[in-house]
Amino acid sequence: MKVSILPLCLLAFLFAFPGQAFVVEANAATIVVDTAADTLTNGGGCSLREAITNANADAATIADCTAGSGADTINFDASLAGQTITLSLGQLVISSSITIDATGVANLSVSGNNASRVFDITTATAVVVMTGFRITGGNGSPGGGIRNTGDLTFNNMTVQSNAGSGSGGGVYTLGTGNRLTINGGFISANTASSGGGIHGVTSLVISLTNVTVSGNTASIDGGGVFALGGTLNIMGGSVTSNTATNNAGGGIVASGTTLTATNASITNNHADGSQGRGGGMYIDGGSSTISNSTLIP
Ligand SMILES: [Ca+2]
Repeated sequence: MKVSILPLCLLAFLFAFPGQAFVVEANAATIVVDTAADTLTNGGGCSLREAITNANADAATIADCTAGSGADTINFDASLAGQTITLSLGQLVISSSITIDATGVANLSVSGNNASRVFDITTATAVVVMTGFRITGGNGSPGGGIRNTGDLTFNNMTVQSNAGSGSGGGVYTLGTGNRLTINGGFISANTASSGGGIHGVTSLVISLTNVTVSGNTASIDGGGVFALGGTLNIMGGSVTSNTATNNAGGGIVASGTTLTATNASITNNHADGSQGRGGGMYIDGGSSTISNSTLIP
């Protein structure tokens, strides 16, 4: 009997790399934004909106920017240091895994111009990392600065002076599993009805490590952070000078949440009005473990 060796080779390959034999890994692209203008047309350089468009599409939809390919990284030209990308075409929609990294480009801001949310991460499977810039002037509900349906990590980000009429003035995050990880940086001076700085909903994990959550305001509850269900881990950092103007939890509301706070400073928060309770923290069900922390309403 004559046996062809080719099928045997293929079989051996499939055993060696089960499930991967026919997967071609896309090589992620690096796309460099070189203009602060908010455009979505060819000509005039690569805008942040155009870079995100190409990254989402894994294509060169806008020829000004490098084509996207897989989990892309967006960087910024050094000339954008100190500049503000002011959105004029509405929020920036992220529907794929993207890293936006402004390392080395100091004091870069992206502003919703008090007219739109700044970022909307719309895909549960999207892994998004943002590093080293400021999200400001966002206006949306839920989520004034950013609404996150994906797996979002902030590194040394500033989320400042965003607003929403509903939940999550700075950040609104939802979903299951690890949804919001914040390392360093500031969540400051954002306003909403619930969760002035951050609002997280249901079975997700929010981890704040060495983050300053300060000067945020909720017109109802959760001035700094409102966690509804899920897990809230606060490691180091501070939650300070946040206000719930007419209900509970000036600093933090944890409602049915597994809360841990370690080496954290939770000070000078206020829950005001006739319904005011829980200046520093308002804990409603769930479980809480607070260690080596300063908790002063
Ligand atoms: Ca992509």
